[in-house]
Amino acid sequence: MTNFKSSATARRKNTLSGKDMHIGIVVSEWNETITKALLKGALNTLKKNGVPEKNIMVKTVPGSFELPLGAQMIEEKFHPDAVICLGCVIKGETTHYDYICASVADGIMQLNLKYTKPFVFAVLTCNNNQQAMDRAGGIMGNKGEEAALTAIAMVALKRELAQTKS
Ligand code: DLZ
Repeated sequence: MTNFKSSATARRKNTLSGKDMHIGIVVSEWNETITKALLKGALNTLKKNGVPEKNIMVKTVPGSFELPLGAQMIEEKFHPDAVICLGCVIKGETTHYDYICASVADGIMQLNLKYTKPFVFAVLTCNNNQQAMDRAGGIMGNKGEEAALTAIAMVALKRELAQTKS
């Protein structure tokens, strides 16, 4: 079930074609049940929106903290049009959660600006496992699906602007 909070995202659904796009996906192995569900959602949505399977590259990293470096490695080796970063951080008893969330969000944002390319932040930052399940195919939808639509939309925007005279 998809529960889009953003009407813009809902409008974009099935309106853009990803048929000539190359998309990298980097996925964290921590909280694997959740990240596998996010990956499934992202892959289904990319395919549904025309991205050929052969144009999708998936690599895993040990934890969310490694997502920015994994994404940069994919970028430097394969130069895809966008990289989707999938992870799930669940709050524990210490402040480790805060450090991971802040580092990953900042690392991924830096990649966007360094390469002028979409590196999509699809890392669930949850208080507990239920919140994560709700967002990985549960009552709050699947954030992997939304990430795939964001990637396609941002690649399309970049291409549109490249063709626009300033
Ligand atoms: C160490 C750690 C902890 C406590 N929790 C999570 C988590 O909830 N989600 C996640 O993706 N990764 C976690 N990690 C692993 C770190 O992301 C990282 O892999 C290690 O600190 C090694 O750099």
